[in-house]
Amino acid sequence: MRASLALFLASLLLLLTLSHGLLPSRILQRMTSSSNYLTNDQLWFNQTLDHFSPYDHRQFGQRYYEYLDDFRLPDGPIFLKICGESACNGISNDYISVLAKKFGAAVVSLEHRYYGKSSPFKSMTTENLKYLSSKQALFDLAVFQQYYQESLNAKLNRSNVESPWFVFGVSYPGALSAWFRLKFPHLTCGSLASSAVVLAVYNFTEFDQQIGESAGPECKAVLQEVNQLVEQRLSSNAKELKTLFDADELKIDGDFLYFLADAAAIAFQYGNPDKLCSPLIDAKKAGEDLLNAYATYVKEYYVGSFGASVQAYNQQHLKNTALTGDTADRLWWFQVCTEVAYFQVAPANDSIRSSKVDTRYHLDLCKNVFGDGIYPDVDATNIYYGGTRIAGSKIVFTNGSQDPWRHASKQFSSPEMPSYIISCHNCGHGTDLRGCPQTPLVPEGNAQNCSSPDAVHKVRQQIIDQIDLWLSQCQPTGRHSI
Ligand SMILES: *[C@@H]1O[C@H](CO)[C@@H](O)[C@H](O)[C@H]1NC(C)=O
Ligand SMILES: *[C@@H]1O[C@H](CO)[C@@H](O)[C@H](O)[C@H]1NC(C)=O
Ligand SMILES: *[C@@H]1O[C@H](CO)[C@@H](O)[C@H](O)[C@H]1NC(C)=O
Ligand SMILES: *[C@@H]1O[C@H](CO)[C@@H](O)[C@H](O)[C@H]1NC(C)=O
Ligand SMILES: *[C@@H]1O[C@H](CO)[C@@H](O)[C@H](O)[C@H]1NC(C)=O
Ligand SMILES: CC(=O)N[C@H]1CO[C@H](CO)[C@@H](O)[C@@H]1O
Repeated sequence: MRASLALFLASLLLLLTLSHGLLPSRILQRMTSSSNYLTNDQLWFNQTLDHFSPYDHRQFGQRYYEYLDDFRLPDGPIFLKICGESACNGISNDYISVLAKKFGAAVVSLEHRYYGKSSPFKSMTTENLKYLSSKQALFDLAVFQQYYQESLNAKLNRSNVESPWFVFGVSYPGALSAWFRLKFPHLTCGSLASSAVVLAVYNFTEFDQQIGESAGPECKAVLQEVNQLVEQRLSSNAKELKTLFDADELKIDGDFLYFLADAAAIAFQYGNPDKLCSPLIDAKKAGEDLLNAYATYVKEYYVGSFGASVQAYNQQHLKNTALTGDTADRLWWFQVCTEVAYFQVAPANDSIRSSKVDTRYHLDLCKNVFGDGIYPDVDATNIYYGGTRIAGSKIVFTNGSQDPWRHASKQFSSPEMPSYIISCHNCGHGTDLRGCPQTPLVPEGNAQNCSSPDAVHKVRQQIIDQIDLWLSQCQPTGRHSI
């Protein structure tokens, strides 16, 4: 990551990039200029460390951002854009900036506890991670909401005024957005839950199956052939194979196979399918070495342009408890290993990834990295939130047709919770807010380069209509009368 980070900073092209797709849902915003943010001026407030203890009153500094340029004084709405499993370096300039203008909204964003600069501890030991959970994070958002409303009121020289709030999030923050409306309905008029992974899944086989579907038969077949070659070479000459991928440091074969699997997944997740499929299909047609072709894609695209790091897949690295620039890898694995799993295991047959990326691999990782007794209680998570049977209201769910994560989202509508799918060749994770491709970031989430901009526009219009309706139902009396 260090080398590729330097590369990045030099190339002014990549505005927003996913970090090593351990969980290809993580987005790191490594910025080269501030123009891709609505703001990156950081503000701070004191947050409660443990919301569920009656006698622990410790606090930690939590970072947040506010953007008031479009705010319609004095009664405009406040959009809370939820940050997730990576450093939150500002409010990125995606489609939310268009929505803010349209609705005269203030936009505020709170960094997720433990990530970035919002860390309560200097050392990320398993013991110290015990306050890292979605439940604590939701409570953080609620406390922040109250704090921000009061400070805004003070700034505007008024008291007891409640602005209409609306929450937004993509991916894990999308789930938080839905869950926030579920758990704190009196604090927000509604929620946009974009590519929201609200269902904790233990054996997430649909992830790999979706990659096959998104790839289409021709590309899928080549990807499966690549995997066969990888498995053969791994048993005959592992060292040479890992060197070919510049991944010698991955001593555990499972880590290596997971790295290669993720490299393919992100092409579909983030709206760049042709970067992967075109060269592989060409190599196949030309009778060229498929391993070389895949290695080129992984090194030049996944690591080179995309910014993934091999180290992020190295369990030895994940065990490091020091607070560094890439602690997020360890932190997200902790959330995976305790709450949500989403183990991206190979399906029993017809898989694209190696069958060695299985349940055992994930459980061994959790134990090796965090210690005995650390494994995800997926059932408890789904009991707490309801999974896809979430009993919420005024939540819009959106999904991209090619996104492997969509099977952990709510893909059907129910009363007061419309669900929309955006279908197109490069529609992936968070297309409604990010446009195409989903990474690198296109300013204002421009949809022009989606293979069907119309599909995106239609869903955006639905989102606007829902926000409009739900905000109007929140006003003018404010939430106290509801
Ligand atoms: C947070 O707490 C610290 C220590 O008590 C205090 O110095 C600081 O002013 C507080 N910050 C805010 C924004 O309230
Ligand atoms: C705030 O409002 C009060 C009451 O209207 C007024 O007396 C005071 O001067 C105002 N303060 C500021 C800073 O505007
Ligand atoms: C997950 O898959 C493993 C291995 O196939 C199996 O033993 C286990 O029962 C599965 N667990 C669940 C909850 O589906
Ligand atoms: C995979 O398994 C399913 C049943 O679980 C079966 O219907 C399907 O034909 C199998 N596919 C292959 C390629 O074996
Ligand atoms: C769309 O893609 C074309 C060709 O790659 C590029 O020149 C253009 O800048 C892109 N437009 C947007 C809005 O991203
Ligand atoms: C409401 C809606 O559009 N639901 C769609 C979500 O995506 C699935 C496919 O995964 C469709 O079958 C649903 O119709």
